[in-house]
Amino acid sequence: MHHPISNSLSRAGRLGRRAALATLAAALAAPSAWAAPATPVQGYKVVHSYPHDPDAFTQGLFFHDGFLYEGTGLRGRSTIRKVEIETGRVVQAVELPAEVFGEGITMWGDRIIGLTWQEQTAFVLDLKTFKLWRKFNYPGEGWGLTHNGKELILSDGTPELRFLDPLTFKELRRVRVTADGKPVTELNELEWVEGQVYANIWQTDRIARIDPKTGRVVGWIDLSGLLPANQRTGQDDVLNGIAYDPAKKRLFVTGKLWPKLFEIQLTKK
Ligand SMILES: [Ca+2]
Repeated sequence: MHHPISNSLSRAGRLGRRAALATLAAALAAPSAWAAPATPVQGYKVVHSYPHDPDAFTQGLFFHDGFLYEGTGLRGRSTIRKVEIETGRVVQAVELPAEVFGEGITMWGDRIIGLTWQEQTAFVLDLKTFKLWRKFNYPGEGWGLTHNGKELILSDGTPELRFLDPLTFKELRRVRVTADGKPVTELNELEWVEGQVYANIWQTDRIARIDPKTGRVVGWIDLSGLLPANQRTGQDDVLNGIAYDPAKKRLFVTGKLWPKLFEIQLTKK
């Protein structure tokens, strides 16, 4: 990594002390010449650990009124379900058509909106009865879904986040997600947390904290070791699923086919 201080000091050895001071002064006077610090990384502490259906291929997760709502994937196994946090018990569920691959879900008013991976179809269900209210179409793939109180936010595995009108489902704008100036791909399950978009990066133990205005990743959360390797069953069982309870500031995470769901607190690394 470029390091202007050490460059200045080594040059200083050759040029003498006065020149060194001048070089440093010039560098300090021109902050734009300094390399930006790398994106900070946070760790985690497990607050609670709860059972999670190990057959749930988690693709979407949100918290509402004391329960978690979860969308699961795989063709023939895709569901949207309401889950009791403490026990992991499924208290209500609906199966999606066998030919679709369920993806991210979010809540809008008294509806649940659920994406599908490649079918370009979203299902809009009644939050209470889980009855299908309508469907809508969108171009491209659907991965993660959340909302910021005004717009739905959709990921599709590319560095772009789409912002959709929550009533007409029309695309309003997009933002390109970057970290240290480079595009971030594989943005998966999403959650709106205190003004930022949290995104699982597919096939990693990382969550990106994204500034929704600029798309810049302002921090990483490193969840390495959260589910020990001996409790993982294969390649597919990656971290996926973030839910936030804004009233109690609780952050829940799980993964595809994970036997556990965790409430975590973020820590300094
Ligand atoms: Ca979520």
